[in-house]
Amino acid sequence: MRRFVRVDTDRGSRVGRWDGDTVQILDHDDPLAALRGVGEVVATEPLSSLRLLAPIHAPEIWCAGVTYERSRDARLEEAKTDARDVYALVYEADRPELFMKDAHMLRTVGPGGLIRVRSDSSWMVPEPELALVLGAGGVPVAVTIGNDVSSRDIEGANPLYIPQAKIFSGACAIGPALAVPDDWDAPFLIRLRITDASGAELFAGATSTDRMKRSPRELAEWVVRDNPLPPGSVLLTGTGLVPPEDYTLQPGHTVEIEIEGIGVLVNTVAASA
Ligand code: DO4
Ligand code: MG
Repeated sequence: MRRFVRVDTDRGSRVGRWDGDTVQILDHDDPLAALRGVGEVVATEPLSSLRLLAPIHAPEIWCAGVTYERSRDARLEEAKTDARDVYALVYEADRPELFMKDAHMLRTVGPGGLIRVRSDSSWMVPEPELALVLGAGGVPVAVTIGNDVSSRDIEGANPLYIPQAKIFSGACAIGPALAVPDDWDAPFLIRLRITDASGAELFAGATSTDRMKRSPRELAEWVVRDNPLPPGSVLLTGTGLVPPEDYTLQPGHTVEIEIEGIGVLVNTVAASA
């Protein structure tokens, strides 16, 4: 897979081609152009010496929900109202659940950035998701890792509260790289690991995108239906990993999401902004 990162340099942010332990830094900061092969290499640096930025400044970030059986079951468990049927229905329906998570990167951080809990929630989780980067017309041009940080108690109180459960400062992380799959139909293995401030493991789990009810391409087609998405927007494709019910994210916890071929996205949790 070809992989691209965005890095901080003394001339500002730049796109780089990530290959093994090194990054070839290009002469511009336009990830969509880099994906098309545009750019001259101006320097080669060890990856470990660079500060990685979010791999794209996404104009919009959208999410699909209830795309895995595990997510459907988790929604049914947390739901406190008679409206819990909506989750079982949307899992089976043609039309997927889609919601806007962020615009202009106001609530989204990159690798190493702080994700946050809400001040009015007592039950929060990371959601590790394969994310698609969409080009003109909603065509997927790359993949990355997304973390759809969510409040389970606010979502469970009433499905109409989902925007509040999902959209807040520090609610999303993307990165570390944009990767161009050699085979767009091949599944991705997704691993989640959460540790506390002392490094003790609180949860670890794994799933694969071949457990998704819908294909990533199908989700991309739905999100641009009658909806003009700016190129470079990102679509998270839903979570198939849910920590146990007694777990909640707390300041000081660290969330590591690995997707083979893309990298590891690591973010520490902070209190609400
Ligand atoms: O219906 C709530 C959203 C679920 C979600 O974000 C997911 O399945 O990933
Ligand atoms: Mg999600």
